[in-house]
Amino acid sequence: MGRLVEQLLKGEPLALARAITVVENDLEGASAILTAIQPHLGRARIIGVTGPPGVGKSTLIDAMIAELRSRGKTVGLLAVDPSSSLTGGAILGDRIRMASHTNDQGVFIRSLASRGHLGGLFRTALGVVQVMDSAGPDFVIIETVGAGQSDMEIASVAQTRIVVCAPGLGDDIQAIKAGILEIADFLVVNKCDMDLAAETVRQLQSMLKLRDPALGVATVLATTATTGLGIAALADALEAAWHPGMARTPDPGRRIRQIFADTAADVLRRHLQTSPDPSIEILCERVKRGELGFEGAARLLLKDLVDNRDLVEPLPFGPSTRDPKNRA
Ligand SMILES: Nc1nc2c(ncn2[C@@H]2O[C@H](COP(=O)(O)OP(=O)(O)OP(=O)(O)O)[C@@H](O)[C@H]2O)c(=O)[nH]1
Ligand SMILES: [Mg+2]
Repeated sequence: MGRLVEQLLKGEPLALARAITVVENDLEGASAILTAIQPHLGRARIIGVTGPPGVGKSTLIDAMIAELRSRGKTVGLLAVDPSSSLTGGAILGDRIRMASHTNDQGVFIRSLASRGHLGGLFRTALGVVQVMDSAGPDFVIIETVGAGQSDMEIASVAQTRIVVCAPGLGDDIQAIKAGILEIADFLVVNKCDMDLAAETVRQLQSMLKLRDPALGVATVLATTATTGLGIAALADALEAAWHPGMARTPDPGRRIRQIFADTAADVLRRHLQTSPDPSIEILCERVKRGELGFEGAARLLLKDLVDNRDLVEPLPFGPSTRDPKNRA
């Protein structure tokens, strides 16, 4: 595993592909990889692109990648489809469209569908993004479809969030109002070769006036992904929005805590489902009889685990004695 991580950190494409497969499928070694790369994260600028189906996200990203490549930047792309249970239409389409980059060593593309992700799509996407980041591209772009909860979560992994929509918002305006507007740093009106584009730009600008100023400034941009119109301006805006302080965001403490929380929940879930421990049966029995709620039972169980402190090694306050540097 050490060698795989070493090659991954050098940005070798085969190692990157392998490491993603291990993390995506939670194969043996997944947590060792994630642990080993933590000190090496924050190399890439992470950009989330979301928006309703069919607005041209993939086409826009394709054009953005071409633009960034022409500026000498390297890019990783993760296409996440929380809605599909199979690697179906949308992502297959992405693969075909993105084919223009297949011979380019400076572009690495993967897709992720929701099927079979035991730890949840968010955790999987976060892990895969980290693996990509550790390989050292200048940008990691995450595409998610729709406007649901999982998109919002996945967007939270990104440092810069782009929400794409098409002219004549129609029903999409509901989705946009329902919170996605809050997360956007850039609102891109794509398909500006179509009617109503200018009106939609104005509509979004006035909606943004209602946005809580604490959320920072969001910019509305207009693009036609199919012809490349507005793409250079978008790339400029992305570069200008960058400041060095973002290099370690989302803040590593929160990130590690999030993975820790998700992993702990997974470990506990597996334990509860398979352990022969009779006290688990007893708690289930008490829930069944109506003496305890699920939450109460969970809290009792946790208290039991925490009180049994032998499970946890004491924390070495001060310099770690496990670090060979600090050993006598
Ligand atoms: N007229 C016009 N069509 C566009 C533009 N950008 C994308 N399209 C077309 O819109 C359709 C959908 O584009 P995609 O890039 O697949 O859209 P998407 O948002 O990634 O779609 P999903 O991933 O399925 O949600 C395709 O037929 C594109 O060719 C544009 O700027 N103008
Ligand atoms: Mg797409």
